[in-house]
Amino acid sequence: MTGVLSPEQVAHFNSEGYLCPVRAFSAEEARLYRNKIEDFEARSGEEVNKRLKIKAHLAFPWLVELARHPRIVSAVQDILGPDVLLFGSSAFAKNARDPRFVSWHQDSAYYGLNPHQEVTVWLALSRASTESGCMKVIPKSHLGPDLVHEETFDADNLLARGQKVTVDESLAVDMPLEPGEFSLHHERTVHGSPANMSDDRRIGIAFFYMPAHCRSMLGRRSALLIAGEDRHGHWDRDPEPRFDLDPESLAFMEEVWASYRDDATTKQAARLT
Ligand SMILES: O=C(O)CCC(=O)C(=O)O
Repeated sequence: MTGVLSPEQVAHFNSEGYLCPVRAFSAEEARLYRNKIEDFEARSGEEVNKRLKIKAHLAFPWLVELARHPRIVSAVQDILGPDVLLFGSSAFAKNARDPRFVSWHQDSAYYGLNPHQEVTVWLALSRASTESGCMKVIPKSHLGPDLVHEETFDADNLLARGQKVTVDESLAVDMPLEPGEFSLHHERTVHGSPANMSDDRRIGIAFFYMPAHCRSMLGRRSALLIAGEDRHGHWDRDPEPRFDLDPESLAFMEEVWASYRDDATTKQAARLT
């Protein structure tokens, strides 16, 4: 499948640094994926945000399937070209009436990629509205400077290090999504999201895609081939889960998450921007 995005939508992404909404699948299908997440939470007794971070797709084959969903991949290829790798994915859930938020930040400060060409797809599995704390972006910020982040470690911040930058919030644009829709943003686009003031959970999965020519500036890392070919060999292969909660891929996921939270790794990434 190609051409999910029109030339106008691609031009909007390139000039503004974001695009929204694009439909991946129906609200009914989104409900099935939400049920899988909530089933995992009920069985494990832990919130999906707790461990499904950075490489969430290593926990479940159905998350790999979602990362390779033809409409999502086609939209990403419309922006990045044919050869696409996925270096990460993260669950971002806020409960009903939840004060937790995501501070303004640029993903590029922590991803350690060169060139900065990563594109995030944020897929809504429940309604992400202004009321429920949908993502907001600062248009055109991907064309501006790399900003210095302050790490706050605020307990209500869904980002592991509570990193934040100061922005003129009057410039912000909301990215509301219905279940089954997704938004796209460039890794240098400043974004964040406020508390959930609604009576339902706001649940989304973020997938981090890059063209196969991107290099890791944080040493050898791994990624998943999503589409096309990897003619560059800059990345090792992620161990794909063979079944739900495959202990081998889960152990790898935990290792990567621990390293991301490690001060030395993230400081190194921040110095590189
Ligand atoms: O879920 C959110 O509100 C923020 C997600 C985010 O920061 C991202 O996808 O890069």
